[in-house]
Amino acid sequence: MALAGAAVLSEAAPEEGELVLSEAAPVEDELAESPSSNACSDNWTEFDGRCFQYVPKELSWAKAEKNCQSMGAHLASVHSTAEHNEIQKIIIDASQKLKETWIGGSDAHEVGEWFWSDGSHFDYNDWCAGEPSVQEAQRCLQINYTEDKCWDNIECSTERPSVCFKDAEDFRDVCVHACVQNI
Ligand SMILES: [Ca+2]
Repeated sequence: MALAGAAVLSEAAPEEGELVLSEAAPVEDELAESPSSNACSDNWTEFDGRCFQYVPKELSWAKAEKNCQSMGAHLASVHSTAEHNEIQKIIIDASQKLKETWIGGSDAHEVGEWFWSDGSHFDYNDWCAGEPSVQEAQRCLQINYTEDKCWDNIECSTERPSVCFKDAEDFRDVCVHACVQNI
């Protein structure tokens, strides 16, 4: 990074009054400040190319999903045990607890037909024994239920903290300068 900055400066070799140097300097500053090991931006944690954020504010499932969407994200979908473990770690790191928390699962369209709000395949689950309950009223998926910290379906109007996610590459599209190290 320092070399690149030096090259810009030496190549510029501007005559007095030229604007190249003064334009180059802020870019160099931005690079120095950008995170080096996280493909996500601040407040998001990267795992396997995906960026997760714990939202402590307790919201209904729909409001939690809309809150994620306002950040270009969705409630988290989960596709492996490793990913599930990482989400629980993010919750503990942020809140020092493992409270019941919304992720993006719902069978709101048809009882028993579970899907993720991001449209990905529902190919992994960690339902507690006896869950999901076959009840018209319980259409949304919370994690960290009971001592087993497994999955449960409950009423979507229940207010819970939540976990949002977006793909790391979505950050690359929007932060041309600040995330240039990750391109
Ligand atoms: Ca249930």
